[in-house]
Amino acid sequence: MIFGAGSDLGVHIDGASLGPKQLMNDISTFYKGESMLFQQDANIIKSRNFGDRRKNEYEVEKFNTELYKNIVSKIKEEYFPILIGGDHSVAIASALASCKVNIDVGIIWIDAHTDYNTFETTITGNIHGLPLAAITGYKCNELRYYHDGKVIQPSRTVIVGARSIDDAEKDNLRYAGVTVFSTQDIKEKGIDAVMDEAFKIAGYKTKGVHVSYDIDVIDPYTAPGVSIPEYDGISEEEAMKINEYLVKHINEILSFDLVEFNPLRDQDRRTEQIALNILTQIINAAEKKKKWEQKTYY
Ligand SMILES: [Mn+2]
Repeated sequence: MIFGAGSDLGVHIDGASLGPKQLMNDISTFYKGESMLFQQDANIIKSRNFGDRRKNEYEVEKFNTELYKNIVSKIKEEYFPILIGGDHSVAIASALASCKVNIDVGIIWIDAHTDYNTFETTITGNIHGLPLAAITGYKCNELRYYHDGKVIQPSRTVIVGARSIDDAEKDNLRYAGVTVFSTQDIKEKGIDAVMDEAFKIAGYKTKGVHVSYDIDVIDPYTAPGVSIPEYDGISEEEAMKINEYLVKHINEILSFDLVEFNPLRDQDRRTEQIALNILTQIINAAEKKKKWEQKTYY
């Protein structure tokens, strides 16, 4: 089941809110399964004030509460949820929904950033820099008040592809005990070795993992259509190798996000095409999972 989360409330740059609709339109050529699109209220006057440490906090929480409730009820009906963002703040809803129903869940966060700030440490006040801290119970209580279950343990949390980490964020990660594999680690060890380790750590004594894939992990030279690009990222080939790995391990994956595609920043639809390739493969793999809805593909 596809959930579109058209929100850019967690970032100070417009455009990520338009990603889901566009990608859902693209996949509609082959995907005939169920989907739900959540679109942020067009009348919201977004905070763009640099000094605002809690940009659009109320709106993000409202958006995520609705999203969370819907994903929880669909997972209970045994659907496999694929969330298309939106800025990365929407993953708080999907990851905690997965945790609410599946209880023992690990998480693999594929991202140029580690998204492990708190309201105390954030420099930008953009909530898309806090989701992983919120999901793993590291402060940020306000961002998960609608969730009354377990959180994901930091010891079962692995970040893959990071290369932009704030100093205070580094302290947060170390204090919490999150595992980080940088882009450099991928170049040195190879993507398969990193993913093997990631699944081993995140999947330890769990029912499976939630995978949250931020398209900005890819080098912006190749995939420019993101809100906060970071150079020296992984290549398209490495990104597709990650995907191959995910497809191979689809039975260990409980839920999946693809986030941060920003059509307003894209060039010649290059990022859109990569996002579409990733989604197509994951959807096709999910179709073969036992719990995926059966009637819907051809
Ligand atoms: Mn992110």
